[in-house]
Amino acid sequence: MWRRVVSLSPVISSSKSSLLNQAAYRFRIWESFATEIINPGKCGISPMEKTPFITFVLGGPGSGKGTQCIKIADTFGFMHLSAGDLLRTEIASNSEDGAMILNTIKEGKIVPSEVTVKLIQREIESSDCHKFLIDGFPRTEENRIAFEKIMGVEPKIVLFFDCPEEEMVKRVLGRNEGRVDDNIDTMKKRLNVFTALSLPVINYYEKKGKLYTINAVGSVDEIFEKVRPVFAECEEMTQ
Ligand code: UP5
Ligand code: MG
Repeated sequence: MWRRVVSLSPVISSSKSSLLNQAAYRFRIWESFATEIINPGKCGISPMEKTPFITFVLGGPGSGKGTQCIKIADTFGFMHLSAGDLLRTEIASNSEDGAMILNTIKEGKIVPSEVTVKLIQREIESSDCHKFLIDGFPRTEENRIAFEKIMGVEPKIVLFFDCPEEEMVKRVLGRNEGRVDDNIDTMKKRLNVFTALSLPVINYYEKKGKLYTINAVGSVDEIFEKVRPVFAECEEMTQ
């Protein structure tokens, strides 16, 4: 299990390091104490031996993120964490945030960062795996900054499924899985939010040289053949 141990924070000097650096430093300190007492995870090595390998999977609503993540997870041994699914599970479990999350999703708006990051953090820290696909997050610059601050890690790579709007609308309206946001009114709002708030995140990672853009038009298998080389290329990094 990978755990960032906040209680070790007194070892941090009062330097001008950013919060991100502090968290990463705390993590390295914790690693040096913890590798001997944690059993190796099922991904083959002890996840305590390295920082989690985080991949963000971005793209508009219906661009095929979830479908491709299932294939990537199966083929390359990643744990798939869909931010939308984690939020829907919160709604279904009648948690205290459930009603707020449901209303936000119905409106196609973005759930407050601290709620979503907390759910992702819980999954990562309780997992035996050290390779994660975070599907549909971060959706805003604020999400991105909150994740980096709270988790103390950045993604190694970012996938962007680039899909025309008319194709996304066709896929979402044809899904028929009873999602409260799969209707034309909410879909229009989701697309607007994607353009206004999520594209800047994608541009940010492009500038950092971490972005892999995949043309998301074609069959599921054709698209996966475009995704495969990205992970084949970085397989060594993830071992
Ligand atoms: N399909 C997939 N690939 C296809 C292909 N190549 N050809 C033809 N059909 C294809 O695919 C959508 C549909 O298309 C499916 O029926 C599939 O079979 C078919 P899917 O893989 O589900 O696409 P995906 O990109 O995952 O679409 P999804 O609707 O899940 O994307 P969203 O990003 O909109 O949804 P998500 O669940 O991530 O978020 C929902 C809401 O939660 C958000 O709008 C927001 O309100 C909230 N949210 C937050 O506030 N914060 C977060 O961090 C995350 C979510
Ligand atoms: Mg999805």
